[in-house]
Amino acid sequence: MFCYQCQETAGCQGCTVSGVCGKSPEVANGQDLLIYVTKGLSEVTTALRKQGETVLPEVNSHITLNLFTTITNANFDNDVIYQRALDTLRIKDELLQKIENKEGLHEAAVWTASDRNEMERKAPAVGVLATENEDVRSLRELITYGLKGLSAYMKHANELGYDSDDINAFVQRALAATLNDSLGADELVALTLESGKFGVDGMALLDSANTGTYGNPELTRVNIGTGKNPGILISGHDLKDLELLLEQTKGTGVDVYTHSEMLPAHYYPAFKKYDNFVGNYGNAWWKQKEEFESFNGPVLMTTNCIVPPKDSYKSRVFTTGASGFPGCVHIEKAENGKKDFSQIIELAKTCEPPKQIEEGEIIGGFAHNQVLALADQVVDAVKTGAIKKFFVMAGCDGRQRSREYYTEFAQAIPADAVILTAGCAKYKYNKLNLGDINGIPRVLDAGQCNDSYSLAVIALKLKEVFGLEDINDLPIAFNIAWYEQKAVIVLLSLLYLGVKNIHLGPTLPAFLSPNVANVLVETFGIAGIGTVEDDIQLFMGE
Ligand code: FSO
Ligand code: SF4
Repeated sequence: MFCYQCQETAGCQGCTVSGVCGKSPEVANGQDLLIYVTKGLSEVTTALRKQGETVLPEVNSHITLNLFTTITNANFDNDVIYQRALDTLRIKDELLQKIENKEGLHEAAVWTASDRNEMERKAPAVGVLATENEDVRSLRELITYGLKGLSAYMKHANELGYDSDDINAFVQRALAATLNDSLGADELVALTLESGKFGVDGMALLDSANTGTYGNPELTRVNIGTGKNPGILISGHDLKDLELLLEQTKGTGVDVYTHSEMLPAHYYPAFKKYDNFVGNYGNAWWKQKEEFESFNGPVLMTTNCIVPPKDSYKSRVFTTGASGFPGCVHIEKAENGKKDFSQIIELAKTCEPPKQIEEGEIIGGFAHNQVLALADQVVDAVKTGAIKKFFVMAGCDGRQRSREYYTEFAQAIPADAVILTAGCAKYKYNKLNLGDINGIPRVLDAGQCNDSYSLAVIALKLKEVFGLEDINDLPIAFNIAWYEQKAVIVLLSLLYLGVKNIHLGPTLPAFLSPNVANVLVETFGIAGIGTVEDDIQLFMGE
């Protein structure tokens, strides 16, 4: 196996024996094969569009779900992965018949298999290292990982009835382009930036889906203690799954708690009507081994990030959507679009209530609508000098000790600076009680990683209010933490919006070759992180 798609990759180079995430070589090969056949299908659908044909929404959604399935920590179930690959080949073989001119199609578009054995034999030859030139490989992977992140956001939007043919067509065109040996570094760099444009569109679509369905996030105090009833813990990002779970647990005596990236669900008005939606339990994804244990009740993983569960609680872990783990019950969507969570609820009733591990509350809900409602206050604070700087510290949390940098950085920023955050990175500083500036909290949490879109909207609004030409003239610094591929599309989106001098940590991606890293440094001023002291000085000078 060879995988270097996430920040925790072995030795900052690549996982070759097994994944730091727990991915086995067999699953890594299965995912490589799934990506390969998905790229083949995408070349076929792209050719069909050129012929003027329409690609069905089911095919679009099959492609985005395939990509989502291979995101770090999403799905460890090789039976599911190979079945999806086989289904992909069936769809592709059928569509291939309609292609008028098959000459010049890549092998991925014409290759097929009839069973898992054949696919398993093929898999080792189609991974990341199949591209020999390290710069081309780096750009192809950068694009592919961005598209994985974008696909995850598209799937969430799809669940709420929102879709975009333009975005789907781009995802497929770009996937197909990563197979094209005639594209050199310049064309791939251009495609990388175009991915950022569609990243913005995808996040905007999901923002409309979420706010159109559940209302605009608003300032909310979220309880982090526990109640006396048994509970179900829901993690991941899918708000539709949460809605279905809340509907089904209503009046059952079972409480619902969020974990990690599901915390921002509390900020939406639509979920506030559920009395049994009592709070957030624990921290970011990587703490789940301890926190799922002490929670005592069932856990529903709606997306990434699964840490291979310990036997002591594995029977309480359920998956749905793109997520999966062998031996954990997977809840499928029925024909009518509903999911039946009754077995989770019945199990919860037999469990002890969660063990309390913290108490108090955290404040959030500062997505674009809420911040813009406070715009006068924020603008005044900037004009009077009460707020001197904004630090965008969006992104991810992770298990490496080096990430303590972000806690220390948050503590070290001057008292007249405000942190804008989104994603699970916030758990490094959202319980520090950093206070407020004239009533404006010093940590403004917009929501999930995709709500980084809100931070961009806020920055663009401030640019307009202050009559600036360039977003980089604002007193905003970007110190972003990344872990997996959704953070890649967020980064590409920020670059597309013209944001310069983003600092990315705790390490730069292993998949950036020295030359590709140089392009990012020279064109966009991307940099890594240093010591807290040096970085604070650097940022305050910028
Ligand atoms: Fe991932 Fe990062 Fe959103 Fe966290 S981008 S790691 S669990 O912020 O979540 O999906
Ligand atoms: Fe390694 Fe990350 Fe790939 Fe898992 S996803 S195998 S940890 S690089």
